[in-house]
Amino acid sequence: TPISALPAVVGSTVAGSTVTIAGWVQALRLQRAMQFIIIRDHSGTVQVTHRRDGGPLEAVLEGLTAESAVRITGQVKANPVVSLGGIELIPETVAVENLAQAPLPIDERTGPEGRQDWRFLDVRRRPVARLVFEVQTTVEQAMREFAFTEGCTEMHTPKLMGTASESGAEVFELGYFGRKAYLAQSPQFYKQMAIAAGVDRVFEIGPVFRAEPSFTSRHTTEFTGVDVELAWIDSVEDVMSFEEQMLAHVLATVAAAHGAAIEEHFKTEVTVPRLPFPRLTMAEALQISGTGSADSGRADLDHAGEQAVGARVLAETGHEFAFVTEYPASVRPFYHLRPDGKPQLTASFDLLWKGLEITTGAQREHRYDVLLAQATEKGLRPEPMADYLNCFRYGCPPHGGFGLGLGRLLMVLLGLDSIRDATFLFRGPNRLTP
Ligand code: AMO
Repeated sequence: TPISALPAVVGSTVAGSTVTIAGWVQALRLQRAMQFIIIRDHSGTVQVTHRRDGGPLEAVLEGLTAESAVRITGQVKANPVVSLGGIELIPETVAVENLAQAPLPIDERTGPEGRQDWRFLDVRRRPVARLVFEVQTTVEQAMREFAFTEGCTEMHTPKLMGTASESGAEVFELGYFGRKAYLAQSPQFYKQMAIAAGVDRVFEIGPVFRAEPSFTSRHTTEFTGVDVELAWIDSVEDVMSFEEQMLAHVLATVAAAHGAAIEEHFKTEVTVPRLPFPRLTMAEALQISGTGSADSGRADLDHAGEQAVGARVLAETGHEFAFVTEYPASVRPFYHLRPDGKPQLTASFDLLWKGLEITTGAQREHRYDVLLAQATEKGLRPEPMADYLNCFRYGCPPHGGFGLGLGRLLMVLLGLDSIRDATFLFRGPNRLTP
């Protein structure tokens, strides 16, 4: 008999036939005449019912503890009294694969830190926590599907770097055979290098490290980044168009695969967004948020500003997504292209979903001299990034791309309060374990 999903196996089995199930002890009710054991696997729960007879099976069941891993062979019986699907299993053999120690280190009253400490038990005991990773799998698969249809090649760029990438701030430093190395805070330089290598459309899903001492519900020090870089674009509009189509495909795929489960467990509906997504300039966004002006030095949107913009766009267009474009050069990295005649702006965007930034993207400056001047203007020395800059000295095509935070996307998609719940093992300034 195959071992698989509990309700599926037991429920589809003709009463009277024998099956083997495998799972964890969710609950034990050891009564005077009867022993009831609820077994859970990822798909649900099933009741195992044993009438005491003084035999060896009774002793085995009596010794069970919550969360023990067991394999039980028995006869399926229809029993309308059983609340779990009107079926039960009458055990014949019980193999205790791993007896759980008692008591368990966590229970229903355990707070968020304790649940992080015992994350494997936390996830195992709450099937809804597992659903997050199933949805994540579908999201990544749909992204790949879309990217491949669009001619992307999946690349894996190094996460160990000899010099700090991008700004140099927020990088983790580590020892490397007597020298210093850094953990990549983005595949930015390498995905552009792949463009210079003639990989016309680059796609990468990989780890991103940020040494940010941020304690918000939206920040982690290690997250999964989805990066895209496209060569031969006409403008940054090509990048935004790629991303909105990708997200529409992702959400359609997620809705089909998990829409009902997401609605049931997370009380939120997955809707496929209309295309194109609304676009507004940073100047317009700042008017809405009231948090600065496009010409002032502090022309960036903080989180409250993003929420205000998201709310306004939703009210005016009914759309949950908003591209904010034309960020001032002062708040953007040196490699963002500055539009002709607008040197104080960049051909860049952030994508907000329900008021949360999930993406940054831009057309890149591909002209060596201009790029060098912009780096110098930002106070960066060219020597440490000579390998990157060399890409622009020997025929680099115009290109642009974006980076999307997978945890942020899942957070919004499932209406989670914290990125911790979208991450299997969270990493923050105060958390390096388990
Ligand atoms: P940026 O730094 O905006 O851009 O990062 C891209 C996206 O990554 C997510 N993100 C984070 N998620 C969780 N915790 C964090 N600490 C965190 N920081 C960022 C966000 C963000 O939008 N190289 C550019 C992208 C590009 O231009 O292609 C970059 O890294 O969702």
